[in-house]
Amino acid sequence: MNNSPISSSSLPEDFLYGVATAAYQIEGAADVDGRGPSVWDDFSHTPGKVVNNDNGDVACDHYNRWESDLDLIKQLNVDAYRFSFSWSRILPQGVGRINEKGIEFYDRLLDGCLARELKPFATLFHWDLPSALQQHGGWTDRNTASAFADYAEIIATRFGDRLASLTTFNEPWCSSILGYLEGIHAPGHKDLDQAIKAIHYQHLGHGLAIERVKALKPNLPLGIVLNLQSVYPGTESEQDQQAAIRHEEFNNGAFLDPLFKGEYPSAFVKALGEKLPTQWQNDLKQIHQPLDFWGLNYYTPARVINNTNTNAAFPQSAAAPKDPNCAVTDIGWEINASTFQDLMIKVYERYTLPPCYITENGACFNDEPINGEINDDRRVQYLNDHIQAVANACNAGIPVKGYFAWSLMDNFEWAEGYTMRFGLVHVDYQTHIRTIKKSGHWFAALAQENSQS
Ligand code: IFM
Repeated sequence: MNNSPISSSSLPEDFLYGVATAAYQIEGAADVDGRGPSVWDDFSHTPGKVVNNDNGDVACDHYNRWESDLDLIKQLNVDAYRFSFSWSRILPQGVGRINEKGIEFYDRLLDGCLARELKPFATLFHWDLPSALQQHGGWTDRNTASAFADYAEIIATRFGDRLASLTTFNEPWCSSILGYLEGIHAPGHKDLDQAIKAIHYQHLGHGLAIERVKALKPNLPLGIVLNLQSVYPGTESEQDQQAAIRHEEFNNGAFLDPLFKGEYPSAFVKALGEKLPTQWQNDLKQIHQPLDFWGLNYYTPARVINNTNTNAAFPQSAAAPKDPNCAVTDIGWEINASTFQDLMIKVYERYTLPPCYITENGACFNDEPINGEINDDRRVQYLNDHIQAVANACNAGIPVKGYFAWSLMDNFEWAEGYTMRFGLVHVDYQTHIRTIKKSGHWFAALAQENSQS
């Protein structure tokens, strides 16, 4: 990659800059004002599931500090704020009675965004499924898909006129694969049959919700956010190359194909089709909805080899051994911005897609304050190189409309608890004092340059 400093002039004129968060990761106030529990409350309160047994009970205390947090976002000179609604704050049981106190919180937040001329980019589901729905099987139950559409309708009715955009799911790969197959995210199950059903019913929930919201708010831009993998074979061997193709069909294709082509990849169907709900074919039309945009979240490439264990399920791939010389972030993820550029170009070659926002990109570096300053130069370099990759993709004709840094501030990093920091703003978890890091000042300067051009 070209490591020279990126300038806003390398990006399209109307390019949008933003910062992103998610409800469970920052809000706290888990038991306040009538919020119902979610699967992440249950999971994080189960000993041994999260590093240090951390949980989101208090998180960044954003529920109480939302106003100064919006001021902070404004200080970063960005155009937009991406956040998620907490389903169980709005509907404590997932369905039925609306919690007006929860509605009031998001009323305040949205009015606060608009008063500061920040465009609200909202997400309906960033993994915190109401526990009451998990008791009926969560995403393995078809009824959860219709409950999701009902919830979407409430959000559209109450908030739709104030939103700049609405996405259905954030990274449905994580809430199905990490949650129901690998067991490292809530609800913590390890069951391939459940994971395949969860993939399908999330897609169905998406399709039902898009149709419902479109009918109510035809001018509200609608989309979905995917964490696609940029996949490379670990070696040149034929077996590893085939494994990379299968890995991609499972991890990207099983999401992109139904959403954007109205079908599942044929190899996926051949290997795992019997695990899809009966008559899954009848849902494909509903799932395949026209979208105004989609969001791409990207952090690191996937390097895979053939899994020689003959009992391994499709896609029979495994992580390639790590190259000890390769640069990684503090969470151990390879840093390689050109793989981001490759992915943006490849996905538009393969699919007919609407315009894209980079809805998350960023890096975990656990720098702490020294004399009150956080000099996270490694994050500055990472962001610089990845935004340069976006500029290169735009120059190659890829319609990327904006870039959201993950994250506004350090927060509850799921199974890693509070040990992994992705923020542009440092959070002291004892005092909740926020301090803008060097990367935050750097990003603010880039965004400012854009608004002046
Ligand atoms: O913190 C997460 C976020 O919730 C979803 N995308 C990846 C981030 C970093 O792991």
